[in-house]
Amino acid sequence: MFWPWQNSRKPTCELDASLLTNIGCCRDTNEDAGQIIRPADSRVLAEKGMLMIVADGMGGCEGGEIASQLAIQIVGQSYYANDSEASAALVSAFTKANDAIHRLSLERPDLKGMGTTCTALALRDDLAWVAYVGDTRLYLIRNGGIYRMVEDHSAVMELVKQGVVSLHDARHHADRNVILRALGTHEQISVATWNAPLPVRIGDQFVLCSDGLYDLVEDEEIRDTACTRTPDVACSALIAMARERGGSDNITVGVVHVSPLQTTRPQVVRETRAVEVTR
Ligand SMILES: [Mn+2]
Repeated sequence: MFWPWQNSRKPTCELDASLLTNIGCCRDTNEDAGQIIRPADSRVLAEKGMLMIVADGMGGCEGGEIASQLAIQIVGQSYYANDSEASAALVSAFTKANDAIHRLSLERPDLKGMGTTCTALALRDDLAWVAYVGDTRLYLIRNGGIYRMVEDHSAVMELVKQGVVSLHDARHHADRNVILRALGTHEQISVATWNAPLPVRIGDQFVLCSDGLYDLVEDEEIRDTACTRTPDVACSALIAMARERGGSDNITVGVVHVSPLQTTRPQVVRETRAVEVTR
């Protein structure tokens, strides 16, 4: 993929990140999971950057919850334990998560068929990497525009690609939440990534969210909310919007602002709020 804004100046940036997950208004459990990982060790932070992960699990009994929790834990641990470059480290981490979830689903009859979407964003210096499986979305907000940076692995998106359904109609299609790829449902997994890291600019914002948000909140509303608020306030506001509109599914949203460096430190990750922060 070619990014039109490549070759821009190198920013010296500060990352302000927040993530929230909410059960919504209709479900008994929260099968979504998410976390921001900011290594306390400055050397690890400099080498591997920060990681934001969102997973949306599915499966009977506690299967969905277990699958999404396993995904965010294993992806986080494996990414930081791997010395490969970021994209390869993410793919390897997703593969390990797939193996673990799939193995457990075979061992425990009550967890048979469990699986989860997963999208992970790694940010280091002036570059971003992503890996994803399923329909958990990453958006980039830049210069007043909002761009979907991943392709939903969903049945309806296949119909859009074939020209059978328009992108507009896909939004309300009955099968919009039928996903074609998930971590854990099969022995093998194909992990999607970008062909090259994305050069990040000061002023950029990233939004990572489950379908519980984007099914009920339009892309432009996500943009306007993220642009005018700090990440922690934006996360709360977006969850409140989805809940006001019925909150039919679990809702998870993470927001990262790339702002000019305020201090003399080379790169700072400031977490205003996160569901879970490790390392
Ligand atoms: Mn969902």
